[in-house]
Amino acid sequence: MIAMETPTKHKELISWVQDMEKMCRPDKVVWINGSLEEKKRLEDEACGTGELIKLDEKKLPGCFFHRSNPNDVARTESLTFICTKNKEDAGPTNNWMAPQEAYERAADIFGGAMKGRTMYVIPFSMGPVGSKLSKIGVEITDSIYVVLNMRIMTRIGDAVLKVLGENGSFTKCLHSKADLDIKKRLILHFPEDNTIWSVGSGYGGNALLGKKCLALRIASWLGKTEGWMAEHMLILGIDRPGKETKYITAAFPSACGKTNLAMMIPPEGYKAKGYRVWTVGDDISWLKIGSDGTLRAINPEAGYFGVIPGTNSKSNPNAVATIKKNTIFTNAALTPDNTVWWEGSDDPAPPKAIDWSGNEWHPGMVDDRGVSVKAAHPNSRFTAPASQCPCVSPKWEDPEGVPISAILFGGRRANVMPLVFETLSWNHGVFTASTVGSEKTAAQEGVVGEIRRDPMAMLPFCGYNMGDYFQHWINMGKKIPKLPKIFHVNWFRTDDHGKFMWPGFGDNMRVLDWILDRCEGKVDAIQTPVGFVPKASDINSEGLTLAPGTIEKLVSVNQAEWREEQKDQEKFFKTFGDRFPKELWDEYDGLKKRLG
Ligand code: SAT
Ligand code: MN
Repeated sequence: MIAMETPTKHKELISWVQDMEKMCRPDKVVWINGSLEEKKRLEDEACGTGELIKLDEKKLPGCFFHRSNPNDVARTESLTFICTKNKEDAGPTNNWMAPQEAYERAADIFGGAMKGRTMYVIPFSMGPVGSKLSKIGVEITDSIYVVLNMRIMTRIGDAVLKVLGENGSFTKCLHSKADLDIKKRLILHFPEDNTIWSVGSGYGGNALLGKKCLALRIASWLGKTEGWMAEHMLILGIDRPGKETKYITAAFPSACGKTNLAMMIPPEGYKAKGYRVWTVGDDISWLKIGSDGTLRAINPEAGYFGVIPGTNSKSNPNAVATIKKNTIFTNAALTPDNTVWWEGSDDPAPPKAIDWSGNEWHPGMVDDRGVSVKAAHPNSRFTAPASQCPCVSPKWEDPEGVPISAILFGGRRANVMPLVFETLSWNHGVFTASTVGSEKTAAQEGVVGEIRRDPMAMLPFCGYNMGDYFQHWINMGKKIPKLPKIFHVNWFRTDDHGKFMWPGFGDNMRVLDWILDRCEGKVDAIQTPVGFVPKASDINSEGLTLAPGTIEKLVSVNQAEWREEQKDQEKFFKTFGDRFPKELWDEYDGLKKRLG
Protein backbone atom coordinates (compact mmCIF):
# COMPACT_ATOMS: atom_id res chain seq x y z
CA MET A 1 0.00 0.00 0.00
CA ILE A 2 1.40 3.42 -0.94
CA ALA A 3 0.85 5.92 1.84
CA MET A 4 -0.27 9.32 0.61
CA GLU A 5 -0.47 12.45 2.63
CA THR A 6 -4.03 13.11 3.73
CA PRO A 7 -5.07 16.61 2.63
CA THR A 8 -7.50 17.10 5.52
CA LYS A 9 -7.52 17.16 9.33
CA HIS A 10 -11.18 16.12 9.45
CA LYS A 11 -10.98 13.16 11.86
CA GLU A 12 -14.32 11.58 10.97
CA LEU A 13 -13.52 11.78 7.25
CA ILE A 14 -10.05 10.29 7.71
CA SER A 15 -11.27 7.42 9.81
CA TRP A 16 -14.17 6.67 7.43
CA VAL A 17 -11.75 6.56 4.46
CA GLN A 18 -9.48 4.20 6.45
CA ASP A 19 -12.42 1.92 7.27
CA MET A 20 -13.53 1.77 3.66
CA GLU A 21 -9.95 1.11 2.57
CA LYS A 22 -9.80 -1.83 4.99
CA MET A 23 -12.99 -3.28 3.54
CA CYS A 24 -12.32 -2.66 -0.19
CA ARG A 25 -8.54 -3.35 -0.06
CA PRO A 26 -7.35 -1.16 -2.97
CA ASP A 27 -3.66 -1.12 -4.00
CA LYS A 28 -3.53 2.59 -3.21
CA VAL A 29 -5.60 5.55 -2.14
CA VAL A 30 -5.57 8.84 -4.07
CA TRP A 31 -7.23 12.01 -2.78
CA ILE A 32 -8.62 14.04 -5.66
CA ASN A 33 -7.55 17.70 -5.54
CA GLY A 34 -9.37 18.98 -8.63
CA SER A 35 -6.28 20.27 -10.48
CA LEU A 36 -5.83 20.28 -14.26
CA GLU A 37 -2.64 18.27 -13.90
CA GLU A 38 -4.62 15.57 -12.10
CA LYS A 39 -7.34 15.61 -14.79
CA LYS A 40 -4.73 15.08 -17.52
CA ARG A 41 -3.05 12.26 -15.59
CA LEU A 42 -6.37 10.42 -15.10
CA GLU A 43 -7.39 10.90 -18.74
CA ASP A 44 -4.06 9.48 -19.91
CA GLU A 45 -4.37 6.52 -17.60
CA ALA A 46 -7.96 5.78 -18.69
CA CYS A 47 -6.99 6.04 -22.36
CA GLY A 48 -4.14 3.62 -21.68
CA THR A 49 -6.50 0.96 -20.38
CA GLY A 50 -9.27 1.62 -22.94
CA GLU A 51 -11.70 2.89 -20.29
CA LEU A 52 -11.80 6.11 -22.32
CA ILE A 53 -11.11 6.81 -25.99
CA LYS A 54 -9.77 10.23 -26.90
CA LEU A 55 -11.89 11.75 -29.70
CA ASP A 56 -10.55 13.79 -32.62
CA GLU A 57 -8.90 16.81 -31.03
CA LYS A 58 -9.69 19.15 -33.95
CA LYS A 59 -13.36 18.24 -34.28
CA LEU A 60 -14.12 17.59 -30.62
CA PRO A 61 -11.41 19.23 -28.49
CA GLY A 62 -11.03 17.83 -25.00
CA CYS A 63 -13.70 15.16 -25.62
CA PHE A 64 -13.70 11.48 -24.68
CA PHE A 65 -15.77 8.44 -25.50
CA HIS A 66 -16.74 5.74 -23.02
CA ARG A 67 -18.59 2.50 -23.56
CA SER A 68 -20.15 0.95 -20.51
CA ASN A 69 -20.82 -2.70 -19.89
CA PRO A 70 -23.88 -3.62 -22.02
CA ASN A 71 -25.70 -4.78 -18.85
CA ASP A 72 -25.14 -1.38 -17.26
CA VAL A 73 -26.68 1.39 -19.33
CA ALA A 74 -29.44 2.84 -17.12
CA ARG A 75 -30.48 3.33 -13.52
CA THR A 76 -31.69 0.10 -11.94
CA GLU A 77 -34.68 1.07 -9.83
CA SER A 78 -35.35 -2.53 -8.78
CA LEU A 79 -31.89 -2.66 -7.14
CA THR A 80 -32.24 0.76 -5.50
CA PHE A 81 -33.19 0.75 -1.81
CA ILE A 82 -34.02 3.19 0.95
CA CYS A 83 -32.63 1.69 4.16
CA THR A 84 -34.42 3.29 7.09
CA LYS A 85 -34.86 1.66 10.50
CA ASN A 86 -38.63 1.56 10.01
CA LYS A 87 -40.00 0.23 6.76
CA GLU A 88 -42.88 2.74 6.84
CA ASP A 89 -40.40 5.60 6.61
CA ALA A 90 -39.39 4.43 3.13
CA GLY A 91 -43.05 4.23 2.13
CA PRO A 92 -44.98 2.18 -0.42
CA THR A 93 -43.21 3.58 -3.49
CA ASN A 94 -39.62 2.70 -2.51
CA ASN A 95 -37.80 -0.61 -2.16
CA TRP A 96 -36.78 -1.01 1.46
CA MET A 97 -34.07 -2.98 3.21
CA ALA A 98 -33.19 -2.95 6.91
CA PRO A 99 -29.95 -0.98 7.41
CA GLN A 100 -28.03 -3.80 9.05
CA GLU A 101 -28.94 -6.33 6.38
CA ALA A 102 -28.11 -3.79 3.68
CA TYR A 103 -24.67 -2.99 5.11
CA GLU A 104 -23.91 -6.69 5.53
CA ARG A 105 -25.03 -7.71 2.05
CA ALA A 106 -23.12 -4.86 0.44
CA ALA A 107 -20.01 -5.40 2.59
CA ASP A 108 -19.79 -8.93 1.17
CA ILE A 109 -19.57 -7.47 -2.32
CA PHE A 110 -17.34 -4.51 -1.38
CA GLY A 111 -14.95 -6.83 0.51
CA GLY A 112 -11.69 -6.86 -1.48
CA ALA A 113 -13.52 -5.41 -4.51
CA MET A 114 -10.78 -2.82 -5.13
CA LYS A 115 -7.85 -5.26 -5.14
CA GLY A 116 -5.50 -4.32 -7.96
CA ARG A 117 -7.24 -0.95 -8.28
CA THR A 118 -6.84 2.59 -7.00
CA MET A 119 -9.34 4.00 -4.54
CA TYR A 120 -10.08 7.65 -5.35
CA VAL A 121 -11.46 9.96 -2.67
CA ILE A 122 -13.44 12.84 -4.20
CA PRO A 123 -14.54 15.70 -1.95
CA PHE A 124 -17.40 17.43 -3.78
CA SER A 125 -19.85 20.25 -3.27
CA MET A 126 -23.44 20.17 -4.50
CA GLY A 127 -24.10 23.85 -5.16
CA PRO A 128 -21.54 26.67 -5.28
CA VAL A 129 -18.60 25.98 -2.94
CA GLY A 130 -19.30 27.66 0.37
CA SER A 131 -22.92 28.69 -0.35
CA LYS A 132 -25.29 28.34 2.61
CA LEU A 133 -27.59 26.42 0.27
CA SER A 134 -24.91 23.89 -0.71
CA LYS A 135 -24.06 20.46 0.74
CA ILE A 136 -20.78 18.59 0.79
CA GLY A 137 -20.27 14.94 -0.07
CA VAL A 138 -17.20 12.72 -0.32
CA GLU A 139 -17.32 9.93 -2.90
CA ILE A 140 -14.97 7.00 -2.70
CA THR A 141 -14.75 5.19 -6.04
CA ASP A 142 -12.56 2.80 -8.02
CA SER A 143 -13.60 4.27 -11.38
CA ILE A 144 -11.66 6.97 -13.23
CA TYR A 145 -14.75 7.45 -15.41
CA VAL A 146 -16.67 8.37 -12.25
CA VAL A 147 -13.94 10.79 -11.11
CA LEU A 148 -13.90 12.57 -14.47
CA ASN A 149 -17.71 12.74 -14.62
CA MET A 150 -17.93 14.03 -11.05
CA ARG A 151 -15.36 16.67 -12.04
CA ILE A 152 -17.87 17.99 -14.59
CA MET A 153 -21.13 17.39 -12.72
CA THR A 154 -20.04 18.81 -9.33
CA ARG A 155 -17.36 21.06 -7.84
CA ILE A 156 -14.53 18.87 -6.54
CA GLY A 157 -11.20 18.93 -4.74
CA ASP A 158 -9.23 20.98 -2.24
CA ALA A 159 -11.55 24.02 -2.28
CA VAL A 160 -14.32 21.75 -0.96
CA LEU A 161 -12.13 20.27 1.80
CA LYS A 162 -11.30 23.79 2.89
CA VAL A 163 -14.98 24.63 3.37
CA LEU A 164 -15.57 21.29 5.11
CA GLY A 165 -12.90 22.21 7.68
CA GLU A 166 -12.20 19.86 10.56
CA ASN A 167 -15.78 19.22 11.71
CA GLY A 168 -18.13 19.95 8.80
CA SER A 169 -20.84 17.42 7.99
CA PHE A 170 -20.79 15.52 4.72
CA THR A 171 -22.58 12.69 2.95
CA LYS A 172 -20.50 9.50 2.90
CA CYS A 173 -20.70 8.09 -0.61
CA LEU A 174 -19.06 4.74 -1.29
CA HIS A 175 -18.91 3.34 -4.82
CA SER A 176 -17.23 0.38 -6.47
CA LYS A 177 -17.76 -1.10 -9.89
CA ALA A 178 -16.80 -4.43 -8.28
CA ASP A 179 -17.21 -6.89 -11.18
CA LEU A 180 -20.25 -5.17 -12.77
CA ASP A 181 -22.29 -8.29 -12.10
CA ILE A 182 -25.98 -7.38 -12.08
CA LYS A 183 -26.58 -10.08 -9.45
CA LYS A 184 -24.18 -8.24 -7.16
CA ARG A 185 -25.47 -4.73 -7.82
CA LEU A 186 -27.02 -2.65 -5.03
CA ILE A 187 -27.74 1.08 -4.77
CA LEU A 188 -28.35 1.68 -1.07
CA HIS A 189 -29.38 4.88 0.70
CA PHE A 190 -29.13 5.29 4.46
CA PRO A 191 -30.75 8.68 5.07
CA GLU A 192 -30.48 8.28 8.86
CA ASP A 193 -26.68 7.88 8.49
CA ASN A 194 -26.28 10.43 5.66
CA THR A 195 -24.67 7.59 3.72
CA ILE A 196 -24.87 6.04 0.24
CA TRP A 197 -23.37 2.69 -0.80
CA SER A 198 -23.45 1.77 -4.47
CA VAL A 199 -21.82 -1.34 -5.87
CA GLY A 200 -21.76 -3.28 -9.14
CA SER A 201 -22.60 -0.50 -11.60
CA GLY A 202 -20.65 2.21 -13.39
CA TYR A 203 -23.70 3.95 -14.91
CA GLY A 204 -24.44 7.66 -14.29
CA GLY A 205 -27.36 7.73 -11.89
CA ASN A 206 -26.08 4.61 -10.10
CA ALA A 207 -22.45 5.70 -9.80
CA LEU A 208 -22.25 9.52 -9.88
CA LEU A 209 -23.52 9.62 -6.35
CA GLY A 210 -23.88 13.40 -6.21
CA LYS A 211 -26.77 13.28 -8.69
CA LYS A 212 -29.96 11.35 -7.97
CA CYS A 213 -28.61 9.57 -4.87
CA LEU A 214 -27.43 12.63 -2.94
CA ALA A 215 -29.05 15.64 -4.62
CA LEU A 216 -32.51 14.01 -4.61
CA ARG A 217 -32.89 10.95 -2.37
CA ILE A 218 -30.67 12.01 0.54
CA ALA A 219 -31.32 15.73 0.03
CA SER A 220 -35.11 15.26 0.04
CA TRP A 221 -34.73 13.69 3.49
CA LEU A 222 -32.42 16.49 4.67
CA GLY A 223 -34.86 19.01 3.25
CA LYS A 224 -37.77 17.55 5.18
CA THR A 225 -35.72 17.66 8.39
CA GLU A 226 -34.24 21.11 7.81
CA GLY A 227 -37.20 22.89 6.18
CA TRP A 228 -36.32 23.07 2.50
CA MET A 229 -37.00 21.07 -0.66
CA ALA A 230 -34.94 18.98 -3.08
CA GLU A 231 -36.82 18.59 -6.34
CA HIS A 232 -36.45 16.99 -9.76
CA MET A 233 -36.86 20.33 -11.50
CA LEU A 234 -35.18 22.44 -14.14
CA ILE A 235 -34.70 26.12 -13.37
CA LEU A 236 -34.85 28.81 -16.02
CA GLY A 237 -34.82 32.58 -16.24
CA ILE A 238 -36.97 34.50 -18.72
CA ASP A 239 -36.27 37.99 -20.01
CA ARG A 240 -39.26 39.85 -21.37
CA PRO A 241 -38.98 43.28 -23.00
CA GLY A 242 -38.61 46.06 -20.44
CA LYS A 243 -38.90 43.69 -17.45
CA GLU A 244 -36.53 42.18 -14.97
CA THR A 245 -35.66 38.50 -15.37
CA LYS A 246 -38.25 36.14 -13.86
CA TYR A 247 -37.43 32.59 -12.80
CA ILE A 248 -39.49 29.41 -12.91
CA THR A 249 -38.87 25.77 -12.04
CA ALA A 250 -40.50 22.82 -13.80
CA ALA A 251 -40.82 19.12 -13.08
CA PHE A 252 -41.65 16.49 -15.71
CA PRO A 253 -41.33 12.71 -15.75
CA SER A 254 -38.63 11.43 -18.13
CA ALA A 255 -39.14 11.79 -21.88
CA CYS A 256 -41.05 15.08 -21.62
CA GLY A 257 -38.25 17.35 -22.91
CA LYS A 258 -36.90 18.84 -19.69
CA THR A 259 -33.43 19.63 -21.02
CA ASN A 260 -34.95 21.11 -24.17
CA LEU A 261 -37.23 23.40 -22.15
CA ALA A 262 -34.36 24.43 -19.88
CA MET A 263 -32.33 25.57 -22.92
CA MET A 264 -35.20 26.79 -25.04
CA ILE A 265 -34.81 29.44 -27.75
CA PRO A 266 -37.96 31.56 -28.15
CA PRO A 267 -39.59 31.78 -31.62
CA GLU A 268 -38.36 34.49 -34.04
CA GLY A 269 -41.10 37.03 -33.29
CA TYR A 270 -40.39 36.77 -29.57
CA LYS A 271 -36.62 36.91 -30.03
CA ALA A 272 -36.95 40.08 -32.09
CA LYS A 273 -38.91 41.69 -29.26
CA GLY A 274 -36.18 40.85 -26.74
CA TYR A 275 -37.42 37.63 -25.13
CA ARG A 276 -34.66 35.35 -23.92
CA VAL A 277 -34.36 32.19 -21.85
CA TRP A 278 -31.48 31.57 -19.42
CA THR A 279 -30.62 28.13 -18.08
CA VAL A 280 -29.98 27.90 -14.35
CA GLY A 281 -30.32 24.10 -14.21
CA ASP A 282 -31.72 21.26 -16.31
CA ASP A 283 -32.49 18.50 -13.81
CA ILE A 284 -32.41 19.22 -10.07
CA SER A 285 -33.28 22.19 -7.93
CA TRP A 286 -32.88 22.87 -4.22
CA LEU A 287 -35.44 25.32 -2.92
CA LYS A 288 -35.11 27.31 0.28
CA ILE A 289 -36.91 30.30 1.72
CA GLY A 290 -34.83 33.45 1.19
CA SER A 291 -34.43 36.34 3.61
CA ASP A 292 -36.62 38.37 1.21
CA GLY A 293 -39.49 35.88 1.70
CA THR A 294 -39.27 34.42 -1.81
CA LEU A 295 -38.62 30.77 -2.56
CA ARG A 296 -35.02 30.65 -3.80
CA ALA A 297 -33.63 27.95 -6.08
CA ILE A 298 -30.11 26.75 -6.71
CA ASN A 299 -28.95 24.14 -9.18
CA PRO A 300 -26.81 21.82 -7.05
CA GLU A 301 -25.04 20.48 -10.16
CA ALA A 302 -22.28 21.98 -12.30
CA GLY A 303 -22.88 20.10 -15.55
CA TYR A 304 -25.46 18.36 -17.70
CA PHE A 305 -25.84 14.60 -18.00
CA GLY A 306 -28.18 14.67 -20.98
CA VAL A 307 -29.66 12.09 -23.34
CA ILE A 308 -27.75 12.16 -26.64
CA PRO A 309 -30.14 10.67 -29.24
CA GLY A 310 -32.38 13.29 -30.76
CA THR A 311 -30.07 16.15 -29.76
CA ASN A 312 -29.70 18.36 -32.84
CA SER A 313 -29.80 22.00 -33.85
CA LYS A 314 -33.58 21.89 -34.25
CA SER A 315 -34.50 20.20 -30.94
CA ASN A 316 -31.83 21.91 -28.84
CA PRO A 317 -29.26 24.20 -30.50
CA ASN A 318 -27.88 25.28 -27.12
CA ALA A 319 -27.16 21.68 -26.13
CA VAL A 320 -25.44 21.10 -29.49
CA ALA A 321 -23.17 24.10 -28.80
CA THR A 322 -22.56 22.98 -25.21
CA ILE A 323 -21.22 19.54 -26.19
CA LYS A 324 -18.69 20.68 -28.80
CA LYS A 325 -15.74 20.47 -26.37
CA ASN A 326 -14.67 19.05 -22.98
CA THR A 327 -17.49 16.51 -23.09
CA ILE A 328 -17.64 12.82 -22.21
CA PHE A 329 -19.87 10.81 -24.58
CA THR A 330 -21.15 7.55 -23.10
CA ASN A 331 -22.62 4.76 -25.27
CA ALA A 332 -23.00 6.74 -28.51
CA ALA A 333 -21.54 5.26 -31.73
CA LEU A 334 -17.87 5.73 -32.60
CA THR A 335 -17.19 6.79 -36.21
CA PRO A 336 -14.13 5.88 -38.33
CA ASP A 337 -12.89 9.49 -38.12
CA ASN A 338 -12.88 9.23 -34.33
CA THR A 339 -15.92 11.32 -33.56
CA VAL A 340 -19.33 10.29 -32.26
CA TRP A 341 -22.67 9.81 -33.99
CA TRP A 342 -26.19 9.12 -32.78
CA GLU A 343 -29.69 8.70 -34.14
CA GLY A 344 -31.26 12.13 -34.59
CA SER A 345 -27.92 13.93 -34.89
CA ASP A 346 -27.35 16.84 -37.32
CA ASP A 347 -24.93 14.71 -39.35
CA PRO A 348 -25.98 11.97 -41.76
CA ALA A 349 -25.19 8.44 -40.59
CA PRO A 350 -21.58 7.46 -41.29
CA PRO A 351 -21.12 4.59 -43.82
CA LYS A 352 -20.00 2.45 -40.89
CA ALA A 353 -19.34 2.82 -37.17
CA ILE A 354 -18.77 0.87 -33.98
CA ASP A 355 -22.08 0.81 -32.13
CA TRP A 356 -22.57 1.49 -28.41
CA SER A 357 -22.00 -2.16 -27.54
CA GLY A 358 -18.72 -2.39 -29.46
CA ASN A 359 -19.98 -4.13 -32.63
CA GLU A 360 -19.59 -3.09 -36.25
CA TRP A 361 -22.58 -1.12 -37.44
CA HIS A 362 -23.80 0.25 -40.75
CA PRO A 363 -26.91 2.22 -41.70
CA GLY A 364 -29.99 0.12 -42.39
CA MET A 365 -28.76 -2.78 -40.27
CA VAL A 366 -31.47 -5.07 -38.83
CA ASP A 367 -31.30 -7.84 -36.23
CA ASP A 368 -32.53 -11.46 -36.62
CA ARG A 369 -36.08 -10.29 -35.95
CA GLY A 370 -35.84 -7.61 -38.60
CA VAL A 371 -35.75 -4.77 -36.07
CA SER A 372 -33.43 -1.90 -36.97
CA VAL A 373 -30.22 -1.86 -34.92
CA LYS A 374 -29.45 1.43 -33.21
CA ALA A 375 -25.91 2.76 -33.39
CA ALA A 376 -26.22 4.75 -30.16
CA HIS A 377 -27.94 3.37 -27.08
CA PRO A 378 -31.31 5.17 -26.56
CA ASN A 379 -30.04 6.20 -23.11
CA SER A 380 -26.57 7.25 -24.30
CA ARG A 381 -25.47 10.38 -22.48
CA PHE A 382 -23.27 13.46 -22.73
CA THR A 383 -21.55 14.90 -19.68
CA ALA A 384 -20.75 18.57 -20.30
CA PRO A 385 -19.90 21.59 -18.13
CA ALA A 386 -22.82 23.97 -17.56
CA SER A 387 -20.44 26.90 -18.07
CA GLN A 388 -20.21 25.95 -21.78
CA CYS A 389 -23.92 26.44 -22.40
CA PRO A 390 -24.45 29.59 -24.54
CA CYS A 391 -27.61 30.46 -22.58
CA VAL A 392 -26.30 29.65 -19.09
CA SER A 393 -27.77 32.20 -16.69
CA PRO A 394 -25.40 34.86 -15.31
CA LYS A 395 -26.94 33.85 -11.96
CA TRP A 396 -26.47 30.10 -12.27
CA GLU A 397 -23.83 30.07 -9.55
CA ASP A 398 -25.35 32.79 -7.38
CA PRO A 399 -24.93 31.50 -3.81
CA GLU A 400 -28.27 33.10 -2.84
CA GLY A 401 -30.16 31.25 -5.58
CA VAL A 402 -32.78 32.83 -7.85
CA PRO A 403 -36.30 33.87 -6.69
CA ILE A 404 -39.02 31.61 -8.12
CA SER A 405 -42.23 33.15 -9.49
CA ALA A 406 -43.90 29.98 -10.78
CA ILE A 407 -43.58 26.22 -10.44
CA LEU A 408 -44.69 24.08 -13.39
CA PHE A 409 -45.64 20.43 -13.41
CA GLY A 410 -46.54 18.33 -16.40
CA GLY A 411 -46.66 14.93 -17.99
CA ARG A 412 -47.22 13.41 -21.38
CA ARG A 413 -50.99 13.20 -21.78
CA ALA A 414 -52.83 12.67 -25.07
CA ASN A 415 -56.04 13.99 -23.57
CA VAL A 416 -57.71 15.27 -20.37
CA MET A 417 -54.95 17.74 -19.43
CA PRO A 418 -55.20 21.18 -21.06
CA LEU A 419 -52.17 22.91 -22.55
CA VAL A 420 -51.90 24.93 -19.34
CA PHE A 421 -53.87 25.69 -16.21
CA GLU A 422 -53.13 27.67 -13.10
CA THR A 423 -54.03 25.93 -9.87
CA LEU A 424 -56.40 27.63 -7.44
CA SER A 425 -54.10 27.75 -4.40
CA TRP A 426 -50.87 26.27 -3.05
CA ASN A 427 -52.64 23.17 -1.69
CA HIS A 428 -54.56 22.69 -4.92
CA GLY A 429 -51.20 22.99 -6.72
CA VAL A 430 -49.67 20.32 -4.48
CA PHE A 431 -52.69 18.10 -5.13
CA THR A 432 -52.31 18.60 -8.89
CA ALA A 433 -48.58 17.87 -8.71
CA SER A 434 -49.25 14.69 -6.76
CA THR A 435 -51.39 13.39 -9.65
CA VAL A 436 -48.82 14.04 -12.40
CA GLY A 437 -48.41 11.15 -14.78
CA SER A 438 -47.59 10.11 -18.29
CA GLU A 439 -49.27 7.61 -20.54
CA LYS A 440 -47.25 4.47 -20.97
CA THR A 441 -45.68 4.17 -24.39
CA ALA A 442 -44.99 0.98 -26.30
CA ALA A 443 -41.44 1.07 -24.92
CA GLN A 444 -42.59 0.48 -21.34
CA GLU A 445 -44.04 -2.44 -19.47
CA GLY A 446 -47.82 -2.38 -19.01
CA VAL A 447 -50.82 -1.37 -21.07
CA VAL A 448 -50.23 1.34 -23.68
CA GLY A 449 -52.20 4.45 -22.72
CA GLU A 450 -52.42 3.51 -19.03
CA ILE A 451 -51.26 6.35 -16.74
CA ARG A 452 -48.04 5.86 -14.86
CA ARG A 453 -48.37 8.27 -11.94
CA ASP A 454 -45.17 10.06 -11.09
CA PRO A 455 -45.99 12.69 -8.45
CA MET A 456 -43.79 15.78 -8.81
CA ALA A 457 -41.67 13.55 -11.16
CA MET A 458 -40.13 12.33 -7.89
CA LEU A 459 -41.40 8.75 -7.72
CA PRO A 460 -37.96 7.12 -8.22
CA PHE A 461 -36.13 9.87 -6.35
CA CYS A 462 -37.92 10.58 -3.07
CA GLY A 463 -35.74 9.31 -0.21
CA TYR A 464 -38.65 8.72 2.19
CA ASN A 465 -42.36 7.95 2.44
CA MET A 466 -44.10 9.95 -0.29
CA GLY A 467 -47.11 10.51 1.95
CA ASP A 468 -44.81 12.45 4.29
CA TYR A 469 -43.30 14.16 1.26
CA PHE A 470 -46.71 15.50 0.21
CA GLN A 471 -47.23 16.71 3.79
CA HIS A 472 -43.87 18.48 3.63
CA TRP A 473 -45.04 20.33 0.51
CA ILE A 474 -48.25 21.39 2.32
CA ASN A 475 -46.24 22.54 5.34
CA MET A 476 -43.80 24.53 3.22
CA GLY A 477 -46.76 26.39 1.73
CA LYS A 478 -47.56 27.75 5.19
CA LYS A 479 -43.99 29.00 5.67
CA ILE A 480 -43.12 30.70 2.37
CA PRO A 481 -44.13 34.39 2.66
CA LYS A 482 -44.09 35.04 -1.11
CA LEU A 483 -45.56 31.85 -2.55
CA PRO A 484 -44.87 31.00 -6.19
CA LYS A 485 -47.97 30.13 -8.24
CA ILE A 486 -48.30 26.51 -9.31
CA PHE A 487 -49.24 25.61 -12.91
CA HIS A 488 -49.84 22.37 -14.82
CA VAL A 489 -48.78 22.14 -18.47
CA ASN A 490 -49.19 19.49 -21.16
CA TRP A 491 -47.35 19.90 -24.46
CA PHE A 492 -48.59 16.52 -25.72
CA ARG A 493 -52.37 16.78 -26.21
CA THR A 494 -53.42 15.12 -29.47
CA ASP A 495 -56.32 15.60 -31.88
CA ASP A 496 -58.82 12.97 -33.08
CA HIS A 497 -56.21 11.59 -35.46
CA GLY A 498 -53.62 11.19 -32.71
CA LYS A 499 -51.52 14.13 -33.94
CA PHE A 500 -49.93 16.59 -31.51
CA MET A 501 -51.96 19.78 -31.49
CA TRP A 502 -49.24 21.99 -30.02
CA PRO A 503 -45.88 22.58 -31.76
CA GLY A 504 -43.90 22.55 -28.49
CA PHE A 505 -40.15 23.33 -28.26
CA GLY A 506 -39.49 27.09 -28.65
CA ASP A 507 -43.20 27.80 -29.06
CA ASN A 508 -43.70 26.81 -25.42
CA MET A 509 -42.53 30.40 -24.83
CA ARG A 510 -46.08 31.44 -25.72
CA VAL A 511 -47.36 29.48 -22.71
CA LEU A 512 -44.59 30.73 -20.39
CA ASP A 513 -45.51 34.28 -21.45
CA TRP A 514 -49.12 33.73 -20.25
CA ILE A 515 -47.86 32.13 -17.05
CA LEU A 516 -45.69 35.15 -16.23
CA ASP A 517 -48.55 37.51 -17.10
CA ARG A 518 -50.68 35.60 -14.59
CA CYS A 519 -47.94 35.92 -11.97
CA GLU A 520 -47.91 39.65 -12.54
CA GLY A 521 -51.71 39.85 -12.41
CA LYS A 522 -51.75 41.25 -15.92
CA VAL A 523 -54.18 38.95 -17.68
CA ASP A 524 -57.61 37.46 -16.90
CA ALA A 525 -58.37 33.79 -17.12
CA ILE A 526 -61.35 31.47 -17.27
CA GLN A 527 -62.11 29.68 -14.03
CA THR A 528 -62.93 26.00 -14.60
CA PRO A 529 -63.39 23.23 -12.01
CA VAL A 530 -59.75 22.18 -12.49
CA GLY A 531 -58.19 25.63 -12.33
CA PHE A 532 -57.72 28.79 -14.41
CA VAL A 533 -57.23 28.29 -18.14
CA PRO A 534 -56.27 31.01 -20.62
CA LYS A 535 -58.76 32.71 -22.88
CA ALA A 536 -57.75 31.38 -26.30
CA SER A 537 -57.03 34.93 -27.46
CA ASP A 538 -54.50 35.39 -24.65
CA ILE A 539 -52.19 32.71 -26.04
CA ASN A 540 -50.21 34.51 -28.71
CA SER A 541 -50.41 32.45 -31.91
CA GLU A 542 -48.71 34.96 -34.21
CA GLY A 543 -46.44 33.10 -36.61
CA LEU A 544 -48.07 29.72 -35.93
CA THR A 545 -50.09 27.84 -38.53
CA LEU A 546 -52.82 26.30 -36.40
CA ALA A 547 -56.21 25.22 -37.71
CA PRO A 548 -58.96 27.54 -36.46
CA GLY A 549 -60.20 26.59 -32.98
CA THR A 550 -57.01 24.67 -32.06
CA ILE A 551 -56.14 26.81 -29.04
CA GLU A 552 -59.73 26.59 -27.80
CA LYS A 553 -59.43 22.79 -27.97
CA LEU A 554 -56.01 22.82 -26.34
CA VAL A 555 -57.26 24.71 -23.30
CA SER A 556 -60.64 22.99 -23.06
CA VAL A 557 -61.66 21.01 -19.99
CA ASN A 558 -63.82 17.95 -20.60
CA GLN A 559 -65.61 17.29 -17.32
CA ALA A 560 -66.55 13.69 -18.17
CA GLU A 561 -62.89 12.87 -18.88
CA TRP A 562 -61.90 14.52 -15.63
CA ARG A 563 -64.40 12.44 -13.66
CA GLU A 564 -62.73 9.32 -15.08
CA GLU A 565 -59.33 10.78 -14.26
CA GLN A 566 -60.40 11.23 -10.64
CA LYS A 567 -61.23 7.53 -10.26
CA ASP A 568 -57.66 6.68 -11.13
CA GLN A 569 -56.32 9.42 -8.81
CA GLU A 570 -58.31 7.95 -5.95
CA LYS A 571 -56.84 4.48 -6.49
CA PHE A 572 -53.37 5.98 -6.51
CA PHE A 573 -53.89 8.09 -3.38
CA LYS A 574 -55.19 5.08 -1.46
CA THR A 575 -51.85 3.31 -1.90
CA PHE A 576 -50.37 5.78 0.61
CA GLY A 577 -52.74 4.80 3.41
CA ASP A 578 -52.61 6.85 6.63
CA ARG A 579 -49.64 8.91 5.64
CA PHE A 580 -51.52 10.61 2.83
CA PRO A 581 -52.30 14.20 3.94
CA LYS A 582 -55.88 15.09 4.74
CA GLU A 583 -55.35 18.39 2.90
CA LEU A 584 -54.94 16.48 -0.37
CA TRP A 585 -58.09 14.41 0.19
CA ASP A 586 -59.84 17.74 0.79
CA GLU A 587 -58.56 19.01 -2.54
CA TYR A 588 -59.64 15.76 -4.17
CA ASP A 589 -63.16 16.16 -2.71
CA GLY A 590 -63.25 19.82 -3.71
CA LEU A 591 -62.48 18.95 -7.31
CA LYS A 592 -65.07 16.17 -7.27
CA LYS A 593 -67.73 18.62 -6.13
CA ARG A 594 -66.74 21.20 -8.71
CA LEU A 595 -66.89 18.57 -11.46
CA GLY A 596 -70.41 17.65 -10.31
O1 SAT B 1 -29.20 8.14 -14.78
S1 SAT B 1 -29.43 9.50 -14.31
O2 SAT B 1 -30.27 9.44 -13.13
O3 SAT B 1 -28.19 10.11 -13.98
C1 SAT B 1 -30.20 10.37 -15.49
C2 SAT B 1 -31.65 10.12 -15.47
O4 SAT B 1 -32.09 8.97 -15.49
O5 SAT B 1 -32.40 11.12 -15.42
MN1 MN C 1 -33.62 13.59 -14.19
